[in-house]
Amino acid sequence: MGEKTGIIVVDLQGDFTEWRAGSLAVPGSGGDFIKKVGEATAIVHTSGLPVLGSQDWHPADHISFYTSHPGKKPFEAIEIDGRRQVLWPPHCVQGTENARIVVDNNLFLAIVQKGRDRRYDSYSAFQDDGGHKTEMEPILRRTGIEKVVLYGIATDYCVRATVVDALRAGFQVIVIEELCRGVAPDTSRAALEEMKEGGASILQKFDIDRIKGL
Ligand code: VGL
Ligand code: ZN
Repeated sequence: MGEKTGIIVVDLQGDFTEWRAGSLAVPGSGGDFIKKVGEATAIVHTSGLPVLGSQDWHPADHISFYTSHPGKKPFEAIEIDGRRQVLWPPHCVQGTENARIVVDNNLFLAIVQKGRDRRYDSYSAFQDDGGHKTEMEPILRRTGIEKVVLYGIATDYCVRATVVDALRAGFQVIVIEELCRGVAPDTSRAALEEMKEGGASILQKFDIDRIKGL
């Protein structure tokens, strides 16, 4: 016990879920998973822990969409400004049904949007690839949060990048593995390993007593 704990629910949006037949649905993201994440989030909220959400929120012509690059196919990778960019199916387009967060929005103290600038992708909830910061860190600081419990989608992209930046910013980080889903098994395994090596704790199961006692 001691430092204040907060929760970040990463990109729990229709387009990333099988439950909503999303355009970028990750494996294992059916109704059972959404229910499990929703219940866990309700429990942490009821326990009085501040819950923040991140929301991928792209313009329709976003640079990460394969449709913005004539001749390219979904999941192809290209170089943009010397960075490797995976080209995704259009997803989480601002104001579309499947850009909505699929757990009860009232549970969130704040929802931080990212990827709004068409020129830059933004896997991290803290900043985009152009180095532009979101409100995430100021909100965490203002709320007095020093330990962050994270879960959501996708383990190998936005969860990974958000964990890396949270560690870099000096937060203690705990990832709840059973409440995460990734794009692919091998990159998800590697991401969990990298997060652990970077100093994050990986908890297999959601356990509110454990989280409250952190
Ligand atoms: C994500 C791919 C593209 C994620 C967002 O939330 O992990 N992945 N945009
Ligand atoms: Zn995206």
